[in-house]
Amino acid sequence: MLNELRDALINLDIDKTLELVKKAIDQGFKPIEIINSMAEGMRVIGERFEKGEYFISDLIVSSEIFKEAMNILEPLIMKEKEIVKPIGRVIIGTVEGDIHDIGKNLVATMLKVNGFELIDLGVDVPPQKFVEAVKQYNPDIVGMSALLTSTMMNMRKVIEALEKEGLRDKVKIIVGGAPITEEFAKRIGADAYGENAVVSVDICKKLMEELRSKK
Ligand code: B1M
Repeated sequence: MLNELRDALINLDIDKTLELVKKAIDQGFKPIEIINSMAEGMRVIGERFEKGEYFISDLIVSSEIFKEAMNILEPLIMKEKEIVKPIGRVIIGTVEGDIHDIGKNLVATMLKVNGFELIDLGVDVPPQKFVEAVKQYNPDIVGMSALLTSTMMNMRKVIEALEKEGLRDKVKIIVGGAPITEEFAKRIGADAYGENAVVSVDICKKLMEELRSKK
C-alpha cells in the first residue's frame, strides 16, 4: 500500500496519490508512516531529475502534490496531541538562496505537535532576518534548513551574525536538510544536526534540557 503510494507520487499522479493517502489513513497507517513513504518518493524524484529524466516542472508538480497530501495529513497529526503549555520556542527558516520548504515545514509541524511554539521565517531567509527574529522573539532554539550544497554555508553565516550580535550563546542551534551531516553541523558551530523531522523533535527536547540545566 505505502509502496503504491510512493510510486504514485514518483509518477506525479496527483489523483492516485491523494486517493492512496486517504486509503492509507482509513486502513490505520500512522500519518508519519505515510509521510515517510512520500519523502522516499521525493528522494527518487530528485534522482530522476539528476539523471535528466525529470525536469524542474516535474519537481514543482511533485512538491505541489506533497503539499496537497500534507493538507490532508496535518490536521490529523495536530489532532493527535493537545498542547497545554509550550515546552520551548523555536525559530525556523530555510537559509538565504534556498527556497526548498517541504522538509522545513515537516520539521515545524512535528515540533508544533510535540509541544513547541514555532515561529516560521519562511524560505530564502538572510542572516540579518534570523538575527532580528532572535531579538524580537527571544527563542530557545534556532532551526535552519538547507537543501542545496550551494546554500549550506549560509548556515555558518547566520551563526556568525548571531555571534557578532552577542546572541549566539542565548540559543541552541539545530540544522538539517538533505546535504547536511553531523560532521558539517559540528564544523559550522551548530549544537545539533537533525536527520529527519521525527528525530529532530527528540533532539530539540534534549537541547531544552541542556538550556534548563545551564540556568
Ligand atoms: Co530542488 N534540488 N532545486 N526543488 N529538489 C534538490 C534538493 C536536489 C538534491 C535534486 C537533485 O538534483 N537530486 C538538487 C540539489 C543538488 C545539490 O545542491 N547538490 C536540487 C536542485 C539542483 C534545485 C534547483 C537548483 C534546480 C534548478 O533550478 N535548476 C532549484 C533551486 C531553487 C532554490 O532553492 N534556489 C530547485 C528547485 C526545487 C523546487 C522549487 C522545484 C522544489 C522545491 C519546492 C518546495 O520545497 N516548496 C524542489 C524539490 C521538490 C526537490 C527535491 C526533489 C525534493 C526535496 C523535498 O521536498 N524532499 C530534492 C531532491 C532531494 O532532496 N533528494 C531537490 C522531501 C523532504 C521531506 O525531505 O527536504 O530532505 P527534506 O527534509 C527532511 C530532512 O532533510 C530533514 O527533515 C526533513 C523531513 O524528514 N530536514 C531537517 C530538513 N530540514 C531540516 C531542518 C532541521 C532538521 C531536519 O532542523 C531545523
